Amino acid sequence: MEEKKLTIDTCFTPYLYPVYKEDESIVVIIDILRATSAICTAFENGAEKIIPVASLNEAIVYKEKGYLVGAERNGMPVEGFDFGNSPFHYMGEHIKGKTIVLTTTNGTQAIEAAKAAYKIVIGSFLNIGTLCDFLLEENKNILLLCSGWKNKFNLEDGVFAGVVTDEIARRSDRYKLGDACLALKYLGQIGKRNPNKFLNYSSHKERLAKLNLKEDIRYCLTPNQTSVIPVYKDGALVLHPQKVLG
Ligand code: 3SL
Repeated sequence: MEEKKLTIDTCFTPYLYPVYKEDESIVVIIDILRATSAICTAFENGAEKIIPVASLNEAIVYKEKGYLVGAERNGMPVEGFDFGNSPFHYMGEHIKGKTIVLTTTNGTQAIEAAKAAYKIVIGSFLNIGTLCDFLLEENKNILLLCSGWKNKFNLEDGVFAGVVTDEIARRSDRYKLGDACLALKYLGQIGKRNPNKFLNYSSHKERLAKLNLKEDIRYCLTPNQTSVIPVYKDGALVLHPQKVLG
């Protein structure tokens, strides 16, 4: 009898999550531009914990209690908070050992949508190598959850999901690819040759470029600048224990 395969699939937006969710999948939250890149950067710079919240009202409550809070809406930092959503805001000594609260237009909404999942981890080009090693070691079904933009598909999240799928499929024949992953695998193979160029004309790259955030884009599309696996536990993101010890 043929052995039952594990599955890997991609959900294009948080809105579709209820359709794709499964009891025992590892959910990888993807918001390449820029939330999941900022989160990986914060942990690489020594952040202890990140509490993702969906609404500005929740963020205000934390701010009033004295927490450091990052807040972004429509690509811009929200007035009255400590940081926006640029990965460059999460580099340096001021991040070390800190608990940071974060709310963003899409990335933290995706975390909120999936928060009851068996396991949630954060994916970005910055930690892609470590992430693929981790997913293969875990030996579980995988759901790549793209944050998109206000529940519409974003090309950069799709390219990343394709590159992860391609890598997992290349290294292991244990996984059955869902149709979204079958399509994105080819997109990833083309896109990864020059992600910055491939994303020309894509909506969110254009949005951020208009806000003079080209350096953010370049940084977020550069693979393997961190080796962290942020994992969601009891309402907050923390470093995966293996990575704390390792
Ligand atoms: O929506 C989000 O979570 C953000 O990453 C969007 S932005 O890149 O900060 O505009």
